[in-house]
Amino acid sequence: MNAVTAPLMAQFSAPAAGALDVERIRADFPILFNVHPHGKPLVFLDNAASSQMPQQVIDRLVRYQTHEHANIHRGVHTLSEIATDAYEHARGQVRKFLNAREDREIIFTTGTTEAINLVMQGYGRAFLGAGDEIVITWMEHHSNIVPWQMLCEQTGAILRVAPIDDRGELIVEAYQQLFNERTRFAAVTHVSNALGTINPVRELIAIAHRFNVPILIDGAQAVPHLPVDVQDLDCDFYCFSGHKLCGPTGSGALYGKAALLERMRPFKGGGDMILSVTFEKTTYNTIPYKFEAGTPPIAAMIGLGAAIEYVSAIGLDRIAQHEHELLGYATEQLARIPGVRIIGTAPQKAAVLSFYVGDVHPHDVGTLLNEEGVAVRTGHHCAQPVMQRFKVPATARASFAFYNTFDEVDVLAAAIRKVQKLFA
Ligand code: 7TS
Repeated sequence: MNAVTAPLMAQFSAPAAGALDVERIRADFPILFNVHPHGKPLVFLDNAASSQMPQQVIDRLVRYQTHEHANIHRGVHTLSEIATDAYEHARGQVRKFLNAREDREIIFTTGTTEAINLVMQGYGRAFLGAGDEIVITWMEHHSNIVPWQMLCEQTGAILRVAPIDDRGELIVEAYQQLFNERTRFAAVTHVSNALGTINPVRELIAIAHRFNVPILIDGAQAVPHLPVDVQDLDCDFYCFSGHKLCGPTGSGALYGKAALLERMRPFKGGGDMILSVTFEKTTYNTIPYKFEAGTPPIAAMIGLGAAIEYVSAIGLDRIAQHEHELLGYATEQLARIPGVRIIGTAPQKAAVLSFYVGDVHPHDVGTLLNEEGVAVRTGHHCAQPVMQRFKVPATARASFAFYNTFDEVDVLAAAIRKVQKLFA
């Protein structure tokens, strides 16, 4: 155990009985039983990269493809109407999930990366210029860094990066000091994918607004683990990926305040995003369609709606509680193993445990854990500045979902001990 993990351990001396019936929930996820890496039961702890899909979502996709598929917003024929209704129903499900005011504030995107690029192009390129400043933080995923760097290259804007401390917490005072009369945009992750830190986004949003700065929250690692209410947060933009929320790849959404979306430029040009086209002048469609050029991944968005229905029926509060207990137990178990260093020890964390096992390279840790059936991600997690901040080339990362169990944490801990023995 090191000093920084001690307070966490005190909180989690025994695993409390979760309110979730995890065994029943697990039965919904066929992949958890269909795959046996190296002949072992699968212990899937790579949920931050992508989570698994329950049968209910798989069934919804099958029903769509077997009974409902046609292109949307285009035909008067029955199938096109059914598909359009299903797609727009999914938009309503996302609106309700985020508690946005109106369906038109929800833009379907292929995920978080596309949503951030949409805002960079649609807002950033329209309204930022040379010398304007953008505030981000040191703990962002590359997809909330690189688009802003590209915008700076294109416009002459300047990127300002708020520091994090040794526990992986944002230094809010330093973040606030970056804001000034030149600040024109801010973008912050809700939950760090490499550290697990939950940012105090309500406070960060309020700071940005004191300077009249619109702010985007990257919710990729938040929506699978915490209830989110965009009206309550008062953020200007919020985005997430469906595939981290038990939904299909290629699904996701951007929430934006209607007044901002209306002022923004379209992201991509093409079909469906126009009202009329002549060679002299094209007028764009109303929001959200202005931002949804071309045929979208219709099935994926309908699957996302089903995934939202699934996790909402379980309840994000109960999910958060179970994962909180799981993370606490895992932190305690790993901190007991001499030589294990946990990277990211903020008091407020969600579902992510990044660690280092003595001198063993994380890639070797990941490979050997896989031999025990344990799937973790190793590498820089698309957050290289975080690795630089903690002076490590990479970490091994266990990331949890509501279908993970305390027994699986024990398998992880035993597998890590085995790695250590092998390298002793
Ligand atoms: N933002 C955060 C905080 C993320 O964790 C990720 C993906 C993204 C944005 C990008 O999401 P995408 O769906 O558009 O790719 N994070 C990870 C991860 O931690 N391991 O694999 C992908």
